[in-house]
Amino acid sequence: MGIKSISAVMASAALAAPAPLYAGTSADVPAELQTKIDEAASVCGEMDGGTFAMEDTAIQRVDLDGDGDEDWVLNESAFACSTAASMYGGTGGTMSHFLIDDSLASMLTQGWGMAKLGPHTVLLADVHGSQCDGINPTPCVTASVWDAEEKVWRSTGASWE
Ligand SMILES: [Ca+2]
Repeated sequence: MGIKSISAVMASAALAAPAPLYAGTSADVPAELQTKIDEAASVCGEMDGGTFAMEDTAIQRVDLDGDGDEDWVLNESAFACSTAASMYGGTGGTMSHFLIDDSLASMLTQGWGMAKLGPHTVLLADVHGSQCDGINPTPCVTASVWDAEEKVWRSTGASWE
């Protein structure tokens, strides 16, 4: 499925420009993430015929839920469009897409990482200060844990007293 969708994008790109849209996409990228890549490339192409590029760091294999199997992450921070420097980001950061089995969830972050807390595998994200009732420079992070039964990320604000 990855190979098929890549060739479809390449074919449509060939109409506008002979150069390949992007390099470094492996054929085994899950369809859910390939769709996000294709959408980003399409939006770039519509922006004055921009050329889309993606660094290898865009796709990461990480065990997000702590079950021992590597899951998938797609970071739009590693996307670039030749005709629009800030197309994939803003002051809030860039979108990262987290895929566990066939459950895709996305978050706007300025960076993210994983931590272990007791039995939990925790996704930490640096987010816009407005999410902490502040402004952009206000330090603000969020922590999320995967609920394998309900197939959703769980997070809350702290109950500080
Ligand atoms: Ca996993």
